[in-house]
Amino acid sequence: MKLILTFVAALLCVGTLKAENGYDLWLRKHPANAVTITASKQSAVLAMAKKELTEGWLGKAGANIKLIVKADKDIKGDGFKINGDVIQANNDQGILYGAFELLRRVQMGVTTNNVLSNPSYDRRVLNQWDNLNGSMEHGFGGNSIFWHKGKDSLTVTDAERSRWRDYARANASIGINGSVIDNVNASPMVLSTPYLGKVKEIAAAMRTYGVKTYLAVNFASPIKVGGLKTADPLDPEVIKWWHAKAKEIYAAIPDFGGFLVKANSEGQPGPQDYKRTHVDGANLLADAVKPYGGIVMWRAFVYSATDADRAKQAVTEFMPFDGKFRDNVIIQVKNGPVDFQPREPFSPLFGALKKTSVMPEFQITQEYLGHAIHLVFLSSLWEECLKSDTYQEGQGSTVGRVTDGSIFPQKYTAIAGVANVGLDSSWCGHPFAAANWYAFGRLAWNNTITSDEIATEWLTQTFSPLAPTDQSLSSSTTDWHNGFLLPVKKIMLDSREAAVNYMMPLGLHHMFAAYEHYGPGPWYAPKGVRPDWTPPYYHKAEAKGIGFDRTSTGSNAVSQYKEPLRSTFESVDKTPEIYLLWFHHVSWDHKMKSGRTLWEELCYKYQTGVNQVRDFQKTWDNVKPFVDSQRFADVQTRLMRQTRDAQIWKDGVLQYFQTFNSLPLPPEIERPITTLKYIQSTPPLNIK
Ligand code: GCW
Repeated sequence: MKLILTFVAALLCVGTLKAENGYDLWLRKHPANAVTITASKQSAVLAMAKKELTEGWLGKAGANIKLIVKADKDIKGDGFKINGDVIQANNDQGILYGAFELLRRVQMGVTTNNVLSNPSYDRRVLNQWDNLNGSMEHGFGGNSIFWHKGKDSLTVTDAERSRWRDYARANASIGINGSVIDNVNASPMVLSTPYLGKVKEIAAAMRTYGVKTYLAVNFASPIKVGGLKTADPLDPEVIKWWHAKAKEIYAAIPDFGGFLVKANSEGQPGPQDYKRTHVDGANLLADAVKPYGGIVMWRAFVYSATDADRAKQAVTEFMPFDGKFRDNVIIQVKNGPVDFQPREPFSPLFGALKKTSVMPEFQITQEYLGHAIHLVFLSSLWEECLKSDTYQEGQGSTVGRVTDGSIFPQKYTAIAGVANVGLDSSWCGHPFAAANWYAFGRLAWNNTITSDEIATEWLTQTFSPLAPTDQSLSSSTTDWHNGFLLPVKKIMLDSREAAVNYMMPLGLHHMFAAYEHYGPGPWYAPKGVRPDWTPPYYHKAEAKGIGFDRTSTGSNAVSQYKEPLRSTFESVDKTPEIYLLWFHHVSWDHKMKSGRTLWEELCYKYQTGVNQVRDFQKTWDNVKPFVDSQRFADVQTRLMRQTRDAQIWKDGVLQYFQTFNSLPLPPEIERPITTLKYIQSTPPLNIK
């Protein structure tokens, strides 16, 4: 009987499931109920809040919602209160965020009474790695929405303006209030007067939803754009040039957010080219934007081809400068000490810089997590980082709390996410990649909410039946919950660990094929390439064992962590096994907690990863009745590729390690279906 009912309910659903291309993201249009909105004042941003409520209201028909801008001691920054049909905030922006929250709560069926919501970070910023020629660095959702090549590269069309507004709206709906609209590998040209004209247009469109514009700038701009002989940060002409440039920018864009800088890293110019320091460079720019309230986000992603362990270099370079940066400089630190890997321990800079503002940088675009092919919900990765205890100011000094102002007073707090947004009709390529954009915004607003909550919200808004007021659908709500929401949420919540399992379990890292960073390439080490750009530098596999010794007998990177972490990571027995090969070089027959040897455990992890993705396929096939055909088929096809490529990871890495240890695969592990030779000889793009 239950089966039949489910089937009938499913049919009812199917009747309403029109094809969706994903453009509307988690803001899908649905028939709204009548509502009246009154506001305590008028403004452009408040007009947007009214529009959203009018067009999206699913609450009681005829409700009267009041928007009140009035200071309240409990409300901080862009925060808000919701009480029944009243939204109150300190500023217009807070009302807009409150409006989106009210709509979300009504759609989710959760209380709208006594809600107080304050953002964890003041600046919640996307970093677009968009090049001025329209290409994207590691973007998998199409070309740039901001830039393109050609004679008309600086003319702006209405279609573009409208896309920028839609982008800003999506951001505002999850609390994101800033966007750096060009790549950190920055072209100096963005600061030329013609390009600034276009930046002004983009800023105008994004301002509609309170999203501030920021620019990534090239440190050599005074030479390349200004025609000066030097970019030495202490040179008076250079100082004058940056101050004049800031003045020019703020004259055009009075609410301009500030600069993001990648300096002396991976070939980018910087103050060290002139024997100056990060402090000299950052403070120069900070002084230039200070009169206008601008900030400088200065990246700590630095490492050079020295003998020093790459994982240690950011701490070595930045700790001597603690307390020397201006108060409008924020050091932007990637979650892990190496580079956005599927799993890394947190960067030891968090909490260590005590007199300097620090902001976390996460990567939303899946450079190292399967591009737009693999379904990987990154919220779990970021949640793991934000909740990691640094112990820097005693127990409970989590990465979240040492960066959000709870522990260290920071004039500005901020968080950045490297965006996955492009010109694709679905914005991000994979339909589930939008969940990562969503999750970043939600965690930037509240760095303690769980991935489970975020997944529930995103799935409900992205996939639930579009006409909840339609009586014929109400009988199917339970079926939707049990038949779709729960199983698909499980896929999302398991997906990051699955990716770790089939790519780099037990603390392995950076074993990717070069450049693409998609398929396996643990063997890649051509002569003449910098060792720290080759995977063997990181895994150190040899006949006896595998792993990077970062204890006191090795690089001593453990010394950069505060006790009790230092001794935990120093000890092979105490180190959590998820980080084992990050911190230790151990023998293939090292005994694991499971009783298996390390080699067996590795095999088992890779197999588990492949099995997990196979299960994702089955689960997805089962939810077919609940998803429109377009998105269903899209996800189904991508899962097929993900499974094949998970298998290639397992076959490639395990057979490669066997060339060192000559050990057999344990009996229960599936045999390879692809030879190592084939995987090694096929360029990663073909494997894709
Ligand atoms: O992960 C690496 C990427 C580079 C990127 C760099 C960075 C923008 O492979 O493409 O450059 O990080 O974060 O600066």
